[in-house]
Amino acid sequence: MSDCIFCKIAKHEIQANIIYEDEMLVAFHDLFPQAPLHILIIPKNHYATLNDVPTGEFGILGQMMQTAQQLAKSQGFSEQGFRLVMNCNSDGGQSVYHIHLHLLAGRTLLWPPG
Ligand code: DGP
Repeated sequence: MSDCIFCKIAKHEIQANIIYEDEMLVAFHDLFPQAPLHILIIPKNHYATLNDVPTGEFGILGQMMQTAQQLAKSQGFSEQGFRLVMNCNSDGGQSVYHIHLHLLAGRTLLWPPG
């Protein structure tokens, strides 16, 4: 989508600290990190929210999870632990309407969330 900031990051039209990229997805450091490691993993295709992912395209979500697993390992957080979050719509706390998986690690994360 032309006015979507994460589409622009995926197309390298605006700068981001990209840590991983393949033909389907991009992973980059969050601009406002909430933990020592805070990476966002996004599909290159635009889906505004999780509600907008068609049943036949759920494979991308598995690829996002696999990338999160690999990045947690390569960044040294597999054993300590990490958290994956995908916010959906306003009550879920979503602020950027292009689906993204947050990978958070490097401190003890509280539960339940606020
Ligand atoms: P959410 O609230 O789940 O929609 O998370 C959106 C996240 O995106 C939030 O943690 C801040 C991050 N973010 C917003 N704009 C940018 C940007 O331009 N660059 C980067 N790297 N992160 C951004």
